[in-house]
Amino acid sequence: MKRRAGEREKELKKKKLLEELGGNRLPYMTPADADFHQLWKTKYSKLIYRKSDTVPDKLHQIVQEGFLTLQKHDCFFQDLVRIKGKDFVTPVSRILIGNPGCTYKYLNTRLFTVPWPTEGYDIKYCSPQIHDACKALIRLNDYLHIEAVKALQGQNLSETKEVKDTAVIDKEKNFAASLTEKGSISKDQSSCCVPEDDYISLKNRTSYNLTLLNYMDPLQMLYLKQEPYFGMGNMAVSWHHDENLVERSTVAVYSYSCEGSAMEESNEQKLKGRDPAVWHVGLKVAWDIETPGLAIPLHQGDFYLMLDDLNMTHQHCVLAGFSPRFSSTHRVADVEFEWLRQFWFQGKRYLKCTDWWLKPMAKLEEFWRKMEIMTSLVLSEVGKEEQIEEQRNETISCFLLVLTERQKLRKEWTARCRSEAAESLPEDQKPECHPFWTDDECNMPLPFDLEEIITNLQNLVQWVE
Ligand code: A4F
Repeated sequence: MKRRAGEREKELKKKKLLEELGGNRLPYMTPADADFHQLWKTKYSKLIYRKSDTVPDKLHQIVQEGFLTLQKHDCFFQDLVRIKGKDFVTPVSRILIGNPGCTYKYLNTRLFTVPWPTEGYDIKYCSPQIHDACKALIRLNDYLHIEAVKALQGQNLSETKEVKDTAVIDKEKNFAASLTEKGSISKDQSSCCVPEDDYISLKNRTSYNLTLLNYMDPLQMLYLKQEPYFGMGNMAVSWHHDENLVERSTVAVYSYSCEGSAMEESNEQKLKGRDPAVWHVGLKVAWDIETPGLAIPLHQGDFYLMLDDLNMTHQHCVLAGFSPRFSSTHRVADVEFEWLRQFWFQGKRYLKCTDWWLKPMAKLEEFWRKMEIMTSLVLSEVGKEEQIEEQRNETISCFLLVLTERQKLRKEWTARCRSEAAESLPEDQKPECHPFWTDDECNMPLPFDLEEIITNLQNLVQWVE
């Protein structure tokens, strides 16, 4: 409830600001502006940007090949997200790759990782090329982890100036380190006196457990939103904070826009503002109209890091260029629940890459079935009049809370599965409302629709009171 009120307040503020702006736009800067670096240094210092030539060629090659492979195998999907109670299909197509068993929830939609090759796990991929693509992304992950550690140390944001020991940075990071002399954090650099807590904190906040890959071809889009505050042009993704991340963790973004070799910067560049042909990341200080915004151009193979609390204090958006573009956005995702319905809501998309999730989902469903049985047993117990009245009343009240929440979620998911946006998806991507059953399926102990049970329980407590 509190969250909803907060969201409403934000919406009103946003609306008021846009009304006040009228046709006017707030100022923003690009590298072509004289004060760009000053603004960056003072208001956006936790944004780190690296040009593609700082990244090893071999890494570019395997990662870019990986993107194309995943696209060729139709592994990218537009998500069916829910914003303020409404359902939308995202313009950007996505796939989540990461540690086996990890998930990431954004805009009320939980994505499940296609696992990258991990020691101790036997992961079957639908093709050896998909395996190679996932392997390339874990290499990129290792590389970006090291870059983030270096950047935090450089900014004194690690709360330590140096890292305790190479071994702890991670054994598996050898490949990334071997790709670049600069990439390795050598034992010589290690310190004898780094507090353990600082080291753990630094590691936790840069050890990405997954990457959310994005793909969009602007030419395939019928319509793209216009950036509303600064007039930055076409947006692929609106202003937002990334959600559900470990507090103060770094987000690392590798960008691969498929610019043709002869791609020219647009002539309009002579005019003011960002080049509409080039992809950019837009940044602004949240709820601040004094500080100019920033638009950073992203060419093929560039990457950037959002360090520490930048994702909380600032918002970012993705500004579309003219060419198709992939990105790999590495994150430290928080652990959460609510998996079964979310998984089936995404249809059979995961089977495109791997069958890995079928086993954990089957196990989860087994537990869920047991929970249904337990629910029905509790219900028949509270129906009996053997207990002390007060105790029985308390049990029913507690149970009502649980059942009401369950019923609310079931209704919400049924509506999401039947929404217009869901109907617009191709047949093989249509959401599956699961678990779902009808009253004549007698192997279930309770009905799917809990309305009647809830009303009966409510009457019982009211009657007792
Ligand atoms: O405008 C959008 O970016 C958008 C369009 C759409 N059909 C569905 C969702 C969004 C969207 C969004 C998408 C991905 C993402 O990672 C963050 C996003 O943040 C948003 C959004 C914030 C739409 C509105 C908004 O305020």
